[in-house]
Amino acid sequence: MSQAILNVFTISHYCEKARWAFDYLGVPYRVQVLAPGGHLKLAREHGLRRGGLPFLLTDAGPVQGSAEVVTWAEQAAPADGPVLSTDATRDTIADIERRLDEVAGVHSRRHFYSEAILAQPKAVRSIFLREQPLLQRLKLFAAWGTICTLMARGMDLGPAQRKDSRDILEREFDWLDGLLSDGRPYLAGDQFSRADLTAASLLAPAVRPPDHPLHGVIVSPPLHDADVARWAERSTARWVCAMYAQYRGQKPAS
Ligand SMILES: N[C@@H](CCC(=O)N[C@@H](CS)C(=O)NCC(=O)O)C(=O)O
Repeated sequence: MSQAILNVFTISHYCEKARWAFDYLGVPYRVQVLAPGGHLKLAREHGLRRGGLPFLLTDAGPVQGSAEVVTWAEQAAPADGPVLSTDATRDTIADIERRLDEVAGVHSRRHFYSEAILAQPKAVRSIFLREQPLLQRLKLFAAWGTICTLMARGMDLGPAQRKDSRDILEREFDWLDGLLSDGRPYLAGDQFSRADLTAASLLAPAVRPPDHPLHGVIVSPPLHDADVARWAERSTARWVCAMYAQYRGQKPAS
């Protein structure tokens, strides 16, 4: 079988979730960094109706969505290597992961972009420009204003939406602080699992763990910065940093 190709946006925390799973499980793969717009074209070429990243290209066809990609990686992982779920914890993990995918992931992204796309679009652009060939970079420069408009519409960005997402994130921090309050090291079961990996990667924009591959690359705008500083006191934020330090380590950003 040829190596699976994982299509990503460098900045995307859902893509970081998928990359972390591949790296942790020791499954060989190739990363392909896409530009906005290019991702829709490639998705269509492979018969996908939506462009959402991450999507994986395999010999058996495309696999789209971070949860589906992690499941594919689990199935492809060496039998004697690390695991990200067990039969005993699978259902609990699935419930936690679904909530994180649908709530924390969506709102940590809207909380960041609601300010960043409006206040510092060039800083966001510089992350999308990374690893792009010259022609693609020129296209991105030319289309950036339109891309920002589409992002603002697609993710429903704005100052009121930023506050709304901040409040929702507060509630998700409360939920996770509650789970961790009994002193458990992991969200489900007695070993690191995809529930932990999902929580840490999808909350990373709101925590900025020092061991994140993009730490220091993504610049927080001021209101975002203040929220991140306030949340840093939470047990969940400290736990996210610990998960990154222990299970991710510094990986070169692409
Ligand atoms: N629930 C999906 C969310 C994926 C998602 O929203 N991806 C964003 C990047 S963070 C994306 O590709 N947006 C562009 C698009 O949907 O066309 C997952 O877990 O993969």
